[in-house]
Amino acid sequence: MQSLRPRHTTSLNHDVRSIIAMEIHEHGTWLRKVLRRAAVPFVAAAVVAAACNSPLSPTSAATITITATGVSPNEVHIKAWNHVTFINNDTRPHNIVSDPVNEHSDCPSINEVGYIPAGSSRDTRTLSITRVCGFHDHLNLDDDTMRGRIVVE
Ligand SMILES: [Cu+2]
Repeated sequence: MQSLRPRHTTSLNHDVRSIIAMEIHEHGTWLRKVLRRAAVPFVAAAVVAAACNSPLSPTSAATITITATGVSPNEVHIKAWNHVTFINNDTRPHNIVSDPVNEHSDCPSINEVGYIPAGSSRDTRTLSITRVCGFHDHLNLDDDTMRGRIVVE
């Protein structure tokens, strides 16, 4: 059964393959084809489920990319109970938080993004209240290109 276990697998993948290996051992090769087919979508679904930290909104409703020239787009519209992903494609870190500039209190879900190292991405928490949520980069308060709005509808 060693051939069923490539070296670079997740522990989940490993567990799935161990179960398959046991089943094949018990029930013979006819089951191998069935379980191999079944395992592929199962593992794929598990990877997708693990990709987001918010169980209420597993897929991001919008993505905002940060580069040296600012946030793009600087306004997105989403339905309530979704979240937004920020990708930092700049070479320096950014700190995305809710307006107003010092309180960060309008839409606290945005503060979950916070500090994003260069090359990383972060999600807001679920935005559940319908309102306009302004955000800014607290590391670049004087740079208007680092401001934007999430309109929660
Ligand atoms: Cu601030």
